[in-house]
Amino acid sequence: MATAKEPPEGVHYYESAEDVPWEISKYWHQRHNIFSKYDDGIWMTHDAWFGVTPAPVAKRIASDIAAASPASKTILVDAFAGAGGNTIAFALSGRWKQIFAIEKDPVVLACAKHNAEVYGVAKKIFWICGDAFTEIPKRLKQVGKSAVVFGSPPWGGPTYTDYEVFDLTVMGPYTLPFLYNSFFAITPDVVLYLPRTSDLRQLAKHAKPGEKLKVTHYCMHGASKALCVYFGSFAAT
Ligand code: MGP
Repeated sequence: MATAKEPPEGVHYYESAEDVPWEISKYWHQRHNIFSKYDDGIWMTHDAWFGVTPAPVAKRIASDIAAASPASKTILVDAFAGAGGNTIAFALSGRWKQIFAIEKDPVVLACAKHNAEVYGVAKKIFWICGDAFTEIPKRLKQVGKSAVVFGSPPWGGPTYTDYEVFDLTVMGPYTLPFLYNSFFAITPDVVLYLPRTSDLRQLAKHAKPGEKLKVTHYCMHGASKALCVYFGSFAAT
């Protein structure tokens, strides 16, 4: 059952398979795995379907980050909130004093806010419409030491699967070195959600001498959906 609120232009709520564009249909068929409350009127834009984190994966990431973060970390920044899959899971975890969700596309941000309302957590989140690389230094420089930055960036579309090993130095529009350097200027405690085929040697280059970075594959039905790399105080020596 769709909610009564009128979605903005560019937002779709598909109730039946005939209405779904073919390139999205594989994701739409997984809709209840992606959002358990899809039938309550979840909003998506066309492109948001390709990058949204499925709820069971988002929940596990949120609980792993919550468990591994030192108590001094009270702020969670979701740098690329998209339609809200991860942000909602962070809010539902109840671990964070403050959650900042940044998204540069206002229509996608409207989806994230609306979807967080569906899950009853919208008011627990501070929503920012803007570019993460401008907004994080502007608003969070002072509180960086209390913050964990989570980033689920665009990977350049679904064609990431064309490569056996995915080159993170050409990932578009933001490369791994660019993401690493930008977020590390604020806090070393950064978690990135990346293709399951990511080149691990490129990730390892960002480890400090003697440090071991943690990489976790997040699976559904026995197969990896994606991996997270954990930097900073999440790393082991
Ligand atoms: P997928 O490989 O496009 O499809 O995405 P599918 O059907 O979910 O997986 P498959 O194993 O059955 O083929 C796999 C997962 O990667 C999705 O669930 C998303 O969480 C994530 N993902 C995919 N893309 C293209 C992106 C992206 O550009 N950015 C981010 N952050 N995540 C993505």
